[in-house]
Amino acid sequence: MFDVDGTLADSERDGHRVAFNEAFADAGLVDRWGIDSYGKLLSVTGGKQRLRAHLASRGYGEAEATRLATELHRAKTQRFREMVLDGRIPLRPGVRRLVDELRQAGVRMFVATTGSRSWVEALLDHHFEASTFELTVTAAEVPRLKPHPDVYLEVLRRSGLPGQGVVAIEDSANGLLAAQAAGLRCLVVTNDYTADDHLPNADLVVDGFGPSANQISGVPAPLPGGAVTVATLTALAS
Ligand code: XBP
Ligand code: MG
Repeated sequence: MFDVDGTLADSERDGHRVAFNEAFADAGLVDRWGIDSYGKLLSVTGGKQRLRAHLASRGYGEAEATRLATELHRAKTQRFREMVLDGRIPLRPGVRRLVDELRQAGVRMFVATTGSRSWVEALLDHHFEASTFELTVTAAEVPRLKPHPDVYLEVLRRSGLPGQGVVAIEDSANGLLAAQAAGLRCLVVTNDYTADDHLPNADLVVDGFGPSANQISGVPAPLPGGAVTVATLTALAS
């Protein structure tokens, strides 16, 4: 099962962050999220929740922060969807190869994300053939976002899969916690924003999908040519 933001797609720094800033500007607000400060804000999952936390820290009352966050998030989602449709949100290096290998090997693939369906579907449609992922669960379909396990549990429920033998592929501490709480094995592929995340007991942590990825921690697992492959995931699943 794949996470999307920071895992399948390199979407945060030059994608979501930019769209949030455009939404601030469109609303006539002076707020802007810089590259470093956005990294800290990522500890709050969910764009609307991130906006609400930011507005609360700026002194907005609860009701006003919620109202404004909802309005800004609607505008941000529209902006980000346009970026996706324009092809401005790339996959992470090595993702295309890995997904193609998994398809050829007949491995079932799913998506579990706290992102919003309107852009998630557009992004998957833009980069992958229609039947690549059997089903996609997004923020709208569950009561709680990561680090709660709800999106993962919902994929298990709808697919009928037992958790055993399923590997979650994540990029962050919040994603790892969600996968572990759902009882899944978890491969964490870190990126610039998550390289310093605390990742306790992850089954395997690597710094990229390859080639020339390095193992950071976890169980001994094959990384042929420094790449995450079907063999890597098979070893984690068993
Ligand atoms: C991703 C998120 C999302 C995105 C923004 O977390 O938390 O909020 O940052 O997307 P994960 P939305 O990778 O753990 O799923 O604005 O659509 O929420
Ligand atoms: Mg992620």
